[in-house]
Amino acid sequence: MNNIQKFDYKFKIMILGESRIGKTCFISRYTENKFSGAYLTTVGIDFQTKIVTLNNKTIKLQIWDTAGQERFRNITKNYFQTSHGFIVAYDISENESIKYVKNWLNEININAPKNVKVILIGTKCDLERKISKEEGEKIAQENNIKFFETSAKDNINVEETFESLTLDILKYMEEEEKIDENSKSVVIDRESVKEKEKKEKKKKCC
Ligand SMILES: Nc1nc2c(ncn2[C@@H]2O[C@H](COP(=O)(O)OP(=O)(O)OP(=O)(O)O)[C@@H](O)[C@H]2O)c(=O)[nH]1
Ligand SMILES: [Mg+2]
Repeated sequence: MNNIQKFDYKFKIMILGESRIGKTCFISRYTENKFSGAYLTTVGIDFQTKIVTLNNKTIKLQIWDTAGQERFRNITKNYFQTSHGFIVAYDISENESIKYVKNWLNEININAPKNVKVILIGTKCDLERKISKEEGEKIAQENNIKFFETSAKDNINVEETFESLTLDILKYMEEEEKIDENSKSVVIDRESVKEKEKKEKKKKCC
């Protein structure tokens, strides 16, 4: 049996944020439609995959789950360069993690390629909030990125977050390809003009 699945694109997405804010649960809800109330901290870095079809394109998503714990930060940074998109997360049910969002965005600016797509999420919106929606929206506006409040537990805006980010990456990739195609056709045209000129010259001399 042939198990090889074909896809048009492969995108790498990383999720970043402080420890315990629900990064692993967010990914598990998306890739396996599962939620666990137990907490098992992520050690280092891990990934899961999911194949999606958007705009008639089959896309393999490789979703990298990073450890929020400080001691793993150096390992995580090594993966920034090859990523296409980032989800930066904070927990709306506690006061602290939103304070670090700026640092995470800064890390992306420093370590990731230019033009990567970024989205901000506030997790655990099923719980009583400590952070207003406006606070998240303000950060998103200031940084020109999209924003969703989400819950892995109640499955709120999980699919929407991944779909929005994937579409942004896809749009960018397709535009880049068009630019490549255009520059190729310019080269081809120049070649054919040269050929024409040669033929004209030949005609003239005979
Ligand atoms: N109520 C509620 N609890 C959640 C939600 N998402 C995660 N949790 C709980 O929050 C705790 C931490 O979740 P994780 O997903 O392991 O957190 P993490 O950000 O991956 O943590 P690190 O791996 O240490 O960086 C767990 O006990 C989860 O069950 C949610 O949407 N709602
Ligand atoms: Mg984790």
